[in-house]
Amino acid sequence: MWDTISDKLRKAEKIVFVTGAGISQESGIPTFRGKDGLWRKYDPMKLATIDAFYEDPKLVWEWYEERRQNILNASPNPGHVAIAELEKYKKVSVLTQNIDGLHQRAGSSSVYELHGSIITIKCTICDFKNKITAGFSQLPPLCKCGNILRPDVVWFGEALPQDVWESAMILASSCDAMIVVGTSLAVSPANLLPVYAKQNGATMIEVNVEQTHMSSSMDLSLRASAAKALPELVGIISHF
Ligand code: BV8
Ligand code: ZN
Repeated sequence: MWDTISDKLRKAEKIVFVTGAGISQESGIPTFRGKDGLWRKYDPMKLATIDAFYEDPKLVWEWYEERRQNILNASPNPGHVAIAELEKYKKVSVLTQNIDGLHQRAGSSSVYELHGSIITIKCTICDFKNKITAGFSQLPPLCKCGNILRPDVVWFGEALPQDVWESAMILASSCDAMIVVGTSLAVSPANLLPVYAKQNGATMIEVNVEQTHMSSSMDLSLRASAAKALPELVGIISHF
């Protein structure tokens, strides 16, 4: 079984990764549904919504600032680095649900942020958008136009950025292999991407410490952590 799969992976030209909070867990960033959560204090399902933001923008901003500080102090782990390394051998795209920017910091050059980025802010009214470089003197921060700024992330109930979603669907539907890493596949429409890849005959691999509802439809579901399994997997793929 392994040799057929490693054979298929070695032959694959276009490899797409779909990643979630689990790939950043070993960088010290808590997952949403894991028991390691800082989330006992905050409930992401309640806070990552437009209503929560308009109800209490200061609280939502405090949550994002706390996460942003944690992310800025974190570094990519061997899982992120392995994916970036693979670009030397294959055409690699990363479709990530994460907003932490660690794939880019690890060196991946083709990253699609399906749910936005915690280091970008935008105005709730005008078209101002910018990278966050420092902390804010007051929360919520105000735009030059006088309205409040928000993190440039996709909240529950909000549509994904149209251009990013379209590219993600095309990449998922035309790849030779898809490697799904560290995601519970609980959130739509991101959780459709592995379905598109499977429908188009891609070799399907999953790396997750737990089982997911798609584990049984994978060609190979590795019950392992991203930082351990990905360097090994990339080693196999890159040694022809
Ligand atoms: C949309 C950004 C439509 C913000 C995020 C009912 C009511 C209301 C809405 C819905 C509903 N049913 C469905 C919906 C739609 C909703 C949705 O899917 N809800 C779910 C919860 C039921 N989706 C949306 O609202 C999306 N928008 O549908 O819009 C629309 C269309 C047109 C016009 C208008 C509207 C928007 C969804 C995006 C939400 N934003 N993030 C922020 O981060 O603050 S989602 C957020 O949660 C993350 O981005 C991520 O996507 C998700 C968490 O999922 P995971 O990444 O998978 O993380 P999780 O903790 O769940 O799992 C971690 C996994 O890693 C586990 O499996 C674990 O075993 C594993 N793991 C842990 N450690 C390791 C590991 N694996 C390997 N190694 C390790 N070391
Ligand atoms: Zn503005």
